[in-house]
Amino acid sequence: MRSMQLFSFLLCVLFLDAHITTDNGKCEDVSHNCAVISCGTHSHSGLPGRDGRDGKEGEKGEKGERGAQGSRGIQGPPGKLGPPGVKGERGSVGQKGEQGISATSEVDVVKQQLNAFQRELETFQASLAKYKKILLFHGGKQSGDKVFVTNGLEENFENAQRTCKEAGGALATPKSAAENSAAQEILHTKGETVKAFLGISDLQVEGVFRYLTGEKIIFTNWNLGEPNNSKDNEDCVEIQDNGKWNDIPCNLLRLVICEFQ
Ligand code: GN1
Ligand code: CA
Ligand code: CA
Repeated sequence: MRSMQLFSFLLCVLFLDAHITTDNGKCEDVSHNCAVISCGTHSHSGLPGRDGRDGKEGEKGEKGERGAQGSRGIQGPPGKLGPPGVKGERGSVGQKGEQGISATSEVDVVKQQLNAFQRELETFQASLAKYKKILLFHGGKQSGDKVFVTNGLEENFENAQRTCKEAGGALATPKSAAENSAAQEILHTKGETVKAFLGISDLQVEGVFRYLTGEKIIFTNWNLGEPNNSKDNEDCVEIQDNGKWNDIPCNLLRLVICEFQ
């Protein structure tokens, strides 16, 4: 046996690539492992050989057991609105209400309201009549519901218009012969040749005279040959002591006569 090992060793050293057949018939490659004689018994042999090369990859293993349950996930978005529920049962009958007002009583209530309103109207009319009397006391002249009164001052058209408006009235605007006469009477209380502005102009469209409200005039009392828009600069209207009208420049000063109704 010893001679066999020696032989193997020599073979290994000499050829560096050989196979040795051991006692048990198995063979080992000694080509890369010359320092170790693997074949045969090792009872009297040298150092152990190096590890062999990795073997081929084994076959795929069997499927493992099911893992433990994972932790709870975050809450998902709200779901869609469900279908409407079925109609509920009819409720029980409610308590009896208070007795209503009879048709006759309702008429009585309206009658009472109407009477109260009428009394208020009478009070208002009484106070209006009182103020009209005050205006007449101060030289005012009445025609129908309208009262003309002057502040005794002369102003240009624009200021005269504002003065009357601020007093709660309007620049004198006679719309009938009677009203024109009432305005004329005011002039007479102030002198022989006094003239006053009327609430009429053709400032918007030359030759088309309108009231300050914008409406076209419905009554006129022009002097002969008027309105003539003299010097192409007459857009306002004056009433003269004879009651006749003449168009004049708006920047002239004329008596302020206001009307209240
Ligand atoms: C006056 O002064 P005279 O003749 O230029 C009057 C006109 C009249 C005109 C009638 C400021 O103009 O409005 O149409 O007489 N001018 C003024 O003849 O009163
Ligand atoms: Ca004019
Ligand atoms: Ca004129």
